[in-house]
Amino acid sequence: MAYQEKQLQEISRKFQIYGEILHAETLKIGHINETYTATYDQGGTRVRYIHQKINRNVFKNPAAVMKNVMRVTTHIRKKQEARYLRNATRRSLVVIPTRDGKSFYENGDHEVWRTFVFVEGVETYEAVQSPEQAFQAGRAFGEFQHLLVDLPGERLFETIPFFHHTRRRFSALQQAIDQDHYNRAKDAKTEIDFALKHEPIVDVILDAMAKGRIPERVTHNDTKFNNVMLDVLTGEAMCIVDLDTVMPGCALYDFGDMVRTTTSPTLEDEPDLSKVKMQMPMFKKLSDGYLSTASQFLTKAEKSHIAFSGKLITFEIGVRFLTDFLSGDTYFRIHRPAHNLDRCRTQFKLVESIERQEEAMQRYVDRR
Ligand code: GN1
Ligand code: MG
Repeated sequence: MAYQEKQLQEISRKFQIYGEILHAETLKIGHINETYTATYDQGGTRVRYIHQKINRNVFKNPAAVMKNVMRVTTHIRKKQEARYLRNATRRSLVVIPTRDGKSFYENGDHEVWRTFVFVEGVETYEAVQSPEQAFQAGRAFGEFQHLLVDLPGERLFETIPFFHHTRRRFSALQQAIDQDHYNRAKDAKTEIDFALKHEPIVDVILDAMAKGRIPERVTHNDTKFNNVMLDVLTGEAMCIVDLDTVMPGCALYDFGDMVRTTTSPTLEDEPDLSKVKMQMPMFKKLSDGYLSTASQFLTKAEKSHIAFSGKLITFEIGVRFLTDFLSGDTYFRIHRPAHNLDRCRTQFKLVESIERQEEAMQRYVDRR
């Protein structure tokens, strides 16, 4: 703890923050990066910032990540400033530059740090509390995609290549099963069977994209519900965070991950599987919200895969958790033994629940 504090003192001096750090706390959100909320005294007022250490195991080219983040946040802010009169620094992340004008700081240990304005008066949830929250998440991510439709300049850098390439994710699982380095396949028989049986869904979107039926877009790629900050007073979605995987992708991957994280009342690692289910009222509001901002640019082919995408992405993330479990938990941070297996089970239970309701879900979207 003391080490962290000392380290944060050092980090804090590298950024253009005009104040002194008072204290900092770990923010326990996310499985990848290390995040701290730091409070500063600035001219007698307390001001907060986010300091974050980028996981270099996952993000091999942090400079390119930050270049993407700068392009995306600058573009969004410019458009939002024209649209809304107030709250510009609550509606899009603001990167605080280093004292020498860079978007990140790399220390002697090759750690890469960046700093954001802390958005006050918002809250995030791991699980959705009401259909209205699902609507807000859908609307916000649809707006996010819409704001980036006209991002100028070259194609964004692929910060994690083949991130939602479901065929490659499936092959990685097959390989982990074959190798079974940790002799854990025996503990995951049911889940392995479930995954292998679902191979037919793996190529559906990839094929449609390869044939040009579904376009590539700038997408967020990690549209977990806890990446939407909701205003504490009004409940309005204010700010989308976690921009490290904003890159070329498919709009449906974003929608699918929203289905995964907003339609079940449970956490991602809920051990009591009887509680895990796709709730239709949540899906209705989620898709209403999403289409209120996204239907203006989505094609027919995209819209016709809306329900399917929920199943596919929930399956994909389940496959990733299972792969990590079999490979010794090297990717997702875990907090208990077999945590990744629990996470996988929850995802697969949700896939089953979506399967039972998939037609009704798609019918609801088609009626618009
Ligand atoms: C990771 O870091 P976090 O928790 O936002 C992962 C996502 C997964 C998610 C599952 C870069 O997101 O792809 O869907 O865990 N991010 C990366 O909870 O792999
Ligand atoms: Mg993330």
